[in-house]
Amino acid sequence: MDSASLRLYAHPFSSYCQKALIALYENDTPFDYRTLEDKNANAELAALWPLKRFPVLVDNGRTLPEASIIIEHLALAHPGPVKLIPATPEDALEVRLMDRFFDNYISTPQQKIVFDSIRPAESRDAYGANEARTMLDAAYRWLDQRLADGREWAAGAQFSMADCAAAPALFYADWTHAIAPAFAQVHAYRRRLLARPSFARAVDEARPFRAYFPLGAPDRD
Ligand SMILES: N[C@@H](CCC(=O)N[C@@H](CS)C(=O)NCC(=O)O)C(=O)O
Repeated sequence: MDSASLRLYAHPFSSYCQKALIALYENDTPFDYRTLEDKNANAELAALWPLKRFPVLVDNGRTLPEASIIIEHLALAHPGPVKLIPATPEDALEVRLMDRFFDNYISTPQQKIVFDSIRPAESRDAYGANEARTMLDAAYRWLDQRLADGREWAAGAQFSMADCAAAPALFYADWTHAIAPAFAQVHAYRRRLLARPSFARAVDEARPFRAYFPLGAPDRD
C-alpha cells in the first residue's frame, strides 16, 4: 500500500492525536493532515466516525478510529524502520499491556479531571474527580516501580506503541495532577519522552494551542 493514501483527522493539542502523530513521525510516514481547526475537516470526521472522537485515519477508503488501532494498522500496512509493535508475540503483549495502562489509568482519569472542570459548577462531579486523582497517584506509583529496573522505554529497551501512548498521557497528567517528586523514575521517563524528536515535534506543533488547556497551561515543557 502507498503511504500517500493516508489521511489523518487530528488536532495538534489532543493527546490521543499526538499518540498517533508520534507513530507517523517515528517512521517519517507521509500523510495528509486534516487538522480539526478546519470546520470542513470536522464535518468530514463526523461523517466518517459518528462518535466524533479523534484521531481517525483513513487509508484508501478504510476508516480507522482509535489511536492504538491506527498504530497497529501502520505497523501492518506501512511498516518503517522503527518497529512500534515487536515481532515477538510475548514482547508485543508487554507493549499492549503498557499501552492499555497509559490509556486507561493515566489518560482516562486525567481527562476526567479536565472535563469535570469545564462543566457548569452545579453539574460537577467532585466525588468522581477525586477518584480520578486517587487513580492517578496509584498509577504513578506503579509506573515508578515498573521503571525501576532501568528500562529506557515503557516496555523495555525499544521505543514502542506504549511510549506513543505514554508521552502525551504523562505530559498532560503532570499538568493536571502533578506527579509527586518522589516518583523520580516517572519524572526521568517523562523527560526522556520530551527529548524524543517525534514527541518534541508534536509538543512544538501544539504550542500555539496551549491557551485551550482548561486548567491553565504551566509555563514549562
Ligand atoms: N479511545 C480513543 C480516545 C480518543 C479521544 O478521547 N480523543 C479526544 C481528544 S484527545 C476527543 O476526541 N475529544 C473530543 C470530545 O471529547 O468530544 C482513542 O484511543 O483514540
